[in-house]
Amino acid sequence: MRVLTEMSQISELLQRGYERLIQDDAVLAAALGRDVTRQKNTLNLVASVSLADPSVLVSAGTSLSNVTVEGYPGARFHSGSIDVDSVESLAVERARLAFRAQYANVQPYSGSAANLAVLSCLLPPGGTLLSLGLDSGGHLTHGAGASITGQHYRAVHYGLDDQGLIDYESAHELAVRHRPKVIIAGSSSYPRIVDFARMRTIADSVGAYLLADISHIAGLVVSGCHPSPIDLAHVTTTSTYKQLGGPRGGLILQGRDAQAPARTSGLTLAESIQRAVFPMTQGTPNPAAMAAKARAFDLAAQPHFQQTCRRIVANAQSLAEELSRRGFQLLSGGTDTHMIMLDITGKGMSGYVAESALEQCGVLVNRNVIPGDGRAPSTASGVRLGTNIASQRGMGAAEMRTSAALVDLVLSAVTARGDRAFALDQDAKSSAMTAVAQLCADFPLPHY
Ligand code: DSN
Repeated sequence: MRVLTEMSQISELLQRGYERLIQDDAVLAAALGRDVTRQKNTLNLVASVSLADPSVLVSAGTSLSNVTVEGYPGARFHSGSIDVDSVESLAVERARLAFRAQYANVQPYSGSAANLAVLSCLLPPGGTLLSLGLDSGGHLTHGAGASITGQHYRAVHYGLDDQGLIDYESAHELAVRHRPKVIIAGSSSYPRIVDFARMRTIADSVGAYLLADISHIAGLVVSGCHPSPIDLAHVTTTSTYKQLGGPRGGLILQGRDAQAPARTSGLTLAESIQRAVFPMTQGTPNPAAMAAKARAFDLAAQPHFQQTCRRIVANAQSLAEELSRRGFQLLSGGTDTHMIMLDITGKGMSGYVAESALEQCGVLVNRNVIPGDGRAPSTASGVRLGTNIASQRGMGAAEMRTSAALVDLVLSAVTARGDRAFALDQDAKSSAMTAVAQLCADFPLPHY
C-alpha cells in the first residue's frame, strides 16, 4: 500500500512534467511526440537498437536524477544517497543474476565508457592491445585510430578469413608476435558466433587479459542463444540498450576471474575495475539510469525475454536467407545472431545511398564499412541490419520475407548519382511505404 502511494507520486510528477512540457515548451514537446509517431510507423532494422519497456523508461525518468552521489553503495561522498544505494545494489545483483556473473559494475555511462575504464585498468598508456579491425567488424573503442583508445594505446588488429569468419589462427600469430597485454573479443558488425573459449586460449598463451565486448549480443548471451564469455574472459563489457531493452548506459561484468589478483596493483581484478570506473574515468554516475538498468536486468532474466531472443535469431536467419535468395551478398554467408551484414558493392551504390533510400520508405538500417572497403565510413560499402525490434513487435518468418522483399524493391529502384545522391523511382517508393505501413499496423510497438 505504501509502495503504491509513493509510486503514485512518481506518476503525478511525470504527468505534471508532460503538462508543463506541452504548455511551456511546445517545440521540444512536438519533437518528442513526433519521435514516438516515427518509431511506431517505421520498420526498424537497425542492429544496435531494442525497445525499452515503459517501466524501464519511467525508471529512467524519476527524481533520482536530482541525486548526486560518488563512490559506491555504503561508501559515498555525499549525503542523501540511501535510496540510490538500494537502487545501485539492486541493479548489481540483478545484473549478476541475469548474466550468472560474480561481479557487476552498473555505473558506466555507456559501452564506450565501460571499455575505456577497463582498458585504463588493464593496460598502461602506450601498451599494446589486439582486437578485431574496424573494417572487419570491430568497434571504435577497440583501438581504432579515431578513438582515444587508438591514440593512447598501440593497437594491432586481427581480421577475417576468406569465408568472412574471424581468423583465429592469425589472431594467435599476431598475439605471439606483438605480445599484447589485452586482447579484445567482440564486435560491432560481425554476424557470427564469437569463440570466446578460443580467444581465452590465445590470451593465456601470451599472458594477456581477455576483454569480451558483448554490446551487440548481450541479450543473446543472457538468454543462452550465444555462448557466454562471462567465465572465459577476464572482463566483459556491454552497453545496456542495444539488445537488453535497457536505458542508455554501460555495464561491466566478471566471472571466475573477479577475485584473481590484478597484475600490477595488488588488488583483485574486481577491486581494480571498481577503481577504474570511479574515480579513474568517471565521476558521479546517473542514478536514474542505474534504476532503469535494474528494471531491464530483471526483465532480461524472464522467460519472455528468452523467447524474444530465440525469435530474434530465427528472424535474422529468415531475413538472411531471403536476402541471399534475392541475390544480396551476405558477409560470412549468413548469421548466427540478430545481425546481417550486406556487401552492396555489386548494387552500384554506397551504403549511405542505400540507407537513405530505405529511410525515405520507412525502413531503417545503417551503413557500415566492410573488409577492404574502398569508401570512408561516412559513405561505406556495407549495410547492417538487425532483427531486435522487429522481433519485439512479434514479427516472424513471413514478415522477414516481406522485409527482404522491401529492401530489394527499394534498392532496385535506386539510381545512384555519386556516393551521396540518388534518384528513387516514385512508384516503388509508394509501394514500399504502403507495405511498411501495413507491417507496422499489423505489428504495433508493444505498450505504445
Ligand atoms: N556502436 C554503435 C553501433 O553499433 O551502432 C552505436 O552504439
